[in-house]
Amino acid sequence: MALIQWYPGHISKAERQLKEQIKKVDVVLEVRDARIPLASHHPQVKEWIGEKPRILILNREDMITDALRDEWRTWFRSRGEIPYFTNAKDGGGVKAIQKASQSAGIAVNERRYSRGMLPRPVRAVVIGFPNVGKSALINRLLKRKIVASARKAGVTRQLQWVRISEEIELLDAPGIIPLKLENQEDALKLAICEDIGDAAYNNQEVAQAFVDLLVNLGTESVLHSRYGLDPLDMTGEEFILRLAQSKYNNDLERVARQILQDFRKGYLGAVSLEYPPNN
Ligand SMILES: Nc1nc2c(ncn2[C@@H]2O[C@H](COP(=O)(O)OP(=O)(O)OP(=O)(O)O)[C@@H](O)[C@H]2O)c(=O)[nH]1
Ligand SMILES: [Mg+2]
Repeated sequence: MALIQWYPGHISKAERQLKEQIKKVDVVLEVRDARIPLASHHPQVKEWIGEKPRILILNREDMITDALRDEWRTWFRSRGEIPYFTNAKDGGGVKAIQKASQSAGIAVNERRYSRGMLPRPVRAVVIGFPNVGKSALINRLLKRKIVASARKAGVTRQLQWVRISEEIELLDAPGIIPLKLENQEDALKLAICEDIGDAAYNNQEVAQAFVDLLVNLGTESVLHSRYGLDPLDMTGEEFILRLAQSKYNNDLERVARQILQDFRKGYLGAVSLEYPPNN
């Protein structure tokens, strides 16, 4: 498979600005994709935020099963982290984020007060990979559509402050990804979830690898149910070829796009690409 790399100019610029802005915020909301909580983690986040409070958000909770959500919760807790699960599309779990941000702000204002300063709204920045739902989450917190949010990586191109209430100000930032995607298995998952731009990969290769991945994870029955073809005893390449022959007029590209779109739109059901490691 061809190397998957994606680092458009607007991200490089945003990363520089974000590092500056983070110094001015009180709390960081780190949003990850619940289907790939590990692959959608940016390795430099810790270094950027230092000692500031961080709220870990696993968004797209509707795209994984409730059982898996509980497993992730247990796994993260065993590592001393509390994940907040949200559905930024319909607002599920968003109240808890608002509360958690506000409590972080109370501490800030207590400090200001003790130094004789006036209170101010808590400043929070929303960071994460592209397309994980950062802007959708902000719109949900605001209860109206104020920042652009759409089904594509790289929608937010500039940093933008918005005031949520008297208590909270939020900074929407473009999705940030590492300059180099060192781990190509993670890069593949990002491509499947559309958390990187489609200029970075070949649809057919990614769709084949997606089929192989589901077979490896033991969840390939979702493909069997939707397309009437069991991928269990064949490679992803064969699966796409056979499907193209039987239903898509030999159009491999169309099959590849169809499979990826069906997954991304949730038509395959709640399908995760990652499970908590058992250590
Ligand atoms: N099913 C589902 N869809 C979601 C959820 N959150 C966001 N979306 C959808 O995912 C798409 C991407 O959301 P955005 O808010 O634009 O993502 P972003 O992280 O701001 O993306 P960039 O600005 O490109 O970095 C939109 O079509 C949202 O409606 C969720 O929890 N569940
Ligand atoms: Mg955005």
